[in-house]
Amino acid sequence: MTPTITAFESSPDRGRGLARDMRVRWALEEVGQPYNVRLVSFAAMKEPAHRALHPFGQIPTYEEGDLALFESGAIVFHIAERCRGLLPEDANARARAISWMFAAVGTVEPPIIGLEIAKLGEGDKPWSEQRLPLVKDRIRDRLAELSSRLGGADWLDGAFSAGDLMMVHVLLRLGRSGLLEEYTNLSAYVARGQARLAYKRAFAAQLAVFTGN
Ligand code: GTB
Repeated sequence: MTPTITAFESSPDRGRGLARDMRVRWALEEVGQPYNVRLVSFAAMKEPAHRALHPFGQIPTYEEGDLALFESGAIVFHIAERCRGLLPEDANARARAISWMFAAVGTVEPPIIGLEIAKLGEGDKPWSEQRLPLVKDRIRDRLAELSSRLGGADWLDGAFSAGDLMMVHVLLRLGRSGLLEEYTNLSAYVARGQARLAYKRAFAAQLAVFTGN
């Protein structure tokens, strides 16, 4: 059965692939699973019909038969469990890849979102300028640790996995902050993720929503 995911009808990132449907698209492309996309407006996201799928009125969601899922990490995990290619066969390696998925959303993403909140949500506050260096240093701490663990490897733990997929997309949210570029191996790691054909297909698909092609 072809799953249906939801994405922004009009993404605030203007097709830069930063919204979280990108992770789900990428995972589906990696495993070669065709999918449908239902585009939703900000208003529609808050309507009961969408909230029945997503309690917080957000994207992405995932529907497959009578299964409805929300949370990008849970959706990517579901795809990775059902289809070969995103999680190792070996049980211990699989468990470690899942740890990296959680690390991406639970440990690395929160300080990155903190920077977006500091810039977009608190930028007009008198204390905003003073707080910004602290927020950036919190990210640097995490990036330094991640950089140290990755070292000279291509991926976080052996072959590319759903853990890398989630981590690369989280790191992409650093956008034009310049922080990622302070860590050469992490920049190369993200570039490796973006060079994957599945990433390119997913990126092109979400960009087409913005450009109307
Ligand atoms: N934890 C959830 C998950 O991982 O799925 C978070 C889902 C979430 O934050 N969804 C956002 C959303 O629906 C879109 S991705 N927001 C609408 C709302 O809450 O009303 C977050 C996002 C939005 C915009 C950009 N951007 O413009 O660069 C990047 C990421």
